[in-house]
Amino acid sequence: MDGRDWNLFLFPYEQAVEELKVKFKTLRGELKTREAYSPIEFVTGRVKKISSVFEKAKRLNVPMDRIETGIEDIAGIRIMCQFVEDIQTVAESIRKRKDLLLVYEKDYITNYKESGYRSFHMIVEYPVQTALGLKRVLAEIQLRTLAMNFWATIEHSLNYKYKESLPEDVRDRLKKAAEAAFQLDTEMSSIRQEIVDAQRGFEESSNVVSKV
Ligand code: 0O2
Repeated sequence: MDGRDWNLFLFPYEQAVEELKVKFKTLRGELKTREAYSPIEFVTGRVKKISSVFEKAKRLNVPMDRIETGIEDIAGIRIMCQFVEDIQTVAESIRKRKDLLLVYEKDYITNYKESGYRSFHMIVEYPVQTALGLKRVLAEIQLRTLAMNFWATIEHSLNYKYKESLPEDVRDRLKKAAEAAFQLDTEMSSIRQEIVDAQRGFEESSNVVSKV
């Protein structure tokens, strides 16, 4: 321990997560109203628990005084999309934003992980206004489809249950399930236009009803 007040340390990360959640949720609402379709289905966010930050710092050999730059996902935002194609649409809009700076990207969709994990990660620098002035914090934005999120949520809880040492057969079945989830995404993509048109029709008719 280096004498830091770790609760105070997490404050700007909490603020970054709250602000980014509001911004992406608002964007979703605005797109639904303007274009009757949003590539963002829903948004979640969390700040890593300080015990998990320490565990990760230990695992990655990051010294305590380098945590702010060495651990990139203390602030985490997750954006769920309906279709794989929507992920690049959202990623492109994030690249163009003026309120954050893209640091780098990790494409775990093309280069999926050994576990079967798929998602598109963007590490960004986000400025927050604190009582002591402007502070730039790193945040990780994970973009995934609903199917990828379904798989990752189940796999995460199984890993938690088995404390990171999943039995071989469970691991294999999870890999197969990841493939099946991706097949589902591919299948959904092939009928995307029909689904999008149907949703537009539904949104437009409910907009008309709500204006009456
Ligand atoms: P939590 O509870 O989600 O916050 P690392 O992969 O951790 O050694 P790196 O480079 O920081 O190192 O991480 P990476 O690969 O960019 O991704 C870290 C986060 O991605 C994880 O956060 C998960 O949210 C997600 N992730 C990465 N790989 C997997 C996986 O195989 N399964 C699942 N379910 N999620 C994964 P944390 O810190 O694990 O936890």
